[in-house]
Amino acid sequence: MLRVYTSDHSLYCAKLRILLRHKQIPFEEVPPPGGGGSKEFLSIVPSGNIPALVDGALVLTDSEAIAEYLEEKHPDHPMLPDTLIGRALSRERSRFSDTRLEPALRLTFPHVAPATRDPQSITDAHAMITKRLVALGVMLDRSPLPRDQLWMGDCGTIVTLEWIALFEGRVIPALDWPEAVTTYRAQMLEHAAVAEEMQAYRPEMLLYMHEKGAL
Ligand SMILES: N[C@@H](CCC(=O)N[C@@H](CS)C(=O)NCC(=O)O)C(=O)O
Repeated sequence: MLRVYTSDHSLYCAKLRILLRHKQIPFEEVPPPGGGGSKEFLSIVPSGNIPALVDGALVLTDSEAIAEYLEEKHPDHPMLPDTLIGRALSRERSRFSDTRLEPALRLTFPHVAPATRDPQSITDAHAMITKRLVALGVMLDRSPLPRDQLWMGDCGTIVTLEWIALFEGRVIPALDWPEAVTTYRAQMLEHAAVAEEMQAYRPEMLLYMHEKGAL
């Protein structure tokens, strides 16, 4: 059986679990032995990256590399469209989420706890998140990708949007959500794999906020 090393509130682990759920691939989930940066974990997963997949002799990191591998290995319940342009657009959505939207959210991470929050950093993060949400809205409006199917590019995007929504009013000020993004969020949450993952994952998100004193 596939083994996946995960940590409790990791956004990228939730992203991967959505794909595993949608594809109905059995997997065992284990915490990194000795902790994330431990010698023991690094001896198995040299990059120390979480999530990490172990499939027989293969050790693979980066949620997107893992997703592409699983898509090829388990073509049932495909998560890439059957057209060249569709696949390119799904991959663009993944990369936008991993390299633009999530890094904007990540700017807030050192400032989640109110006790150590720097107001200017929050203002900057809010501006960057807003910029990324506006761009996502335009991209969604232009995208021909149907929403009644879950694509690889949706997995990280929806988890990141759920974190942004949780932070709104608690870590960052209110956001002006583009209508296209609000609609997309609602549509993604209707997919069974997303709904089931969010039901399991949201308590971890809330626990993180409690531990930071942000709820
Ligand atoms: N691009 C990576 C990012 C994953 C990531 O940032 N993982 C964090 C946990 S959410 C991590 O591994 N932190 C420990 C480290 O970087 O050593 C992916 O898609 O897997």
